[in-house]
Amino acid sequence: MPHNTFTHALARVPTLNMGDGLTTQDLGEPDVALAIEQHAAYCEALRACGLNVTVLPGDAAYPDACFVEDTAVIYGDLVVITQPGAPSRQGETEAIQQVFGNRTVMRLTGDEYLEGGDVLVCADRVLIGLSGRTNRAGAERLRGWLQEYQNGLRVDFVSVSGVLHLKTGLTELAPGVLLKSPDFVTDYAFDFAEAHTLSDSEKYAANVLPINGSLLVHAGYSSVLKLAERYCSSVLPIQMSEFEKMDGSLTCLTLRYSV
Ligand code: CIR
Repeated sequence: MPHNTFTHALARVPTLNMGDGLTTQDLGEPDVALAIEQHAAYCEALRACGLNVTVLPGDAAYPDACFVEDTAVIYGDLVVITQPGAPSRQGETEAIQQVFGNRTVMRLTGDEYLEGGDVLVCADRVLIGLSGRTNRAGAERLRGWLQEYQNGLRVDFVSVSGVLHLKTGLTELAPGVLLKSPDFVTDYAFDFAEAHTLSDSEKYAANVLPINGSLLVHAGYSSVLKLAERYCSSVLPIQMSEFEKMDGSLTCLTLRYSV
C-alpha cells in the first residue's frame, strides 16, 4: 500500500455556527469569515500537492461537520464509516456515506465508537487510539476489517489521555519519525521510531499532514518547521488559528484517499 500517497480529498466547509461545536480550548470564539478563508487556503494547498479536492456544503445542524476526518477511515479501497463517540457528531456520517456509496463501505454500529482522528497510519503499522471518543469495541472492529483487507498488517491500540484524539498528540513527520505533544499521555512504547516530544509552546504543531511527498505543518512553529525541512523538501505552513479554537488541526479537515 503506497504510504501517504493519494489522488483525492474530501472536505466540508465550516458553517456560520461553527463556534457552537465542541471544544476543550479557551481561545475565544472562532472568526468564521477567517475560518472560511483558512479552509480555502488549506484546500488550495492540497490541490498544490496534486489532490482533487471536493468540498461539501456544511450543515448548521452539525457545527463540527467541517472536521470530516472523524467520520470515516479510508485505507486503500476499504471505506469504514465511523460512529463518532461524541453524540452531537453522530449524524455527520450520513452525508459522507453518500459520497462513498459506490465503494465497499463498512459501518460501525451498536456499541462500537471510533473517530478518524484516532487512527494514525504509520509506515509500518496502524495505530488506533483508545480515547474519550474511541472505545475498544470500535477499535477491535476496525482492526478486524483492516487485517481482513491487508493480511499481516500490524494494528496496535494506543491508550490516549491528555489530548482529544491520538493525532492531536502524535503524527508521523516522515517514516520512522514521530512528533509528540507533551500533553499526550500513553503507556504505548514508541521504540519503533524516533519520537520528538515538542515543547509546550509548540504542542499544537504535533499534528502534521504528509501528502504526496509534501508536508503540511501548522504555521508559526519554528522548531517543527526546522525539523520538517530536515526530512522534506516541500513544507507548506498553513494558518489554522480558527480551527485550533475548536480543537481542530490539519489532519481533521479532510479525508484523503485514492480512486
Ligand atoms: C470535536 O471536538 O469533535 C471537534 N470540535 C474537533 C474535532 C477535531 N478532529 C480531529 O482532529 N480529527
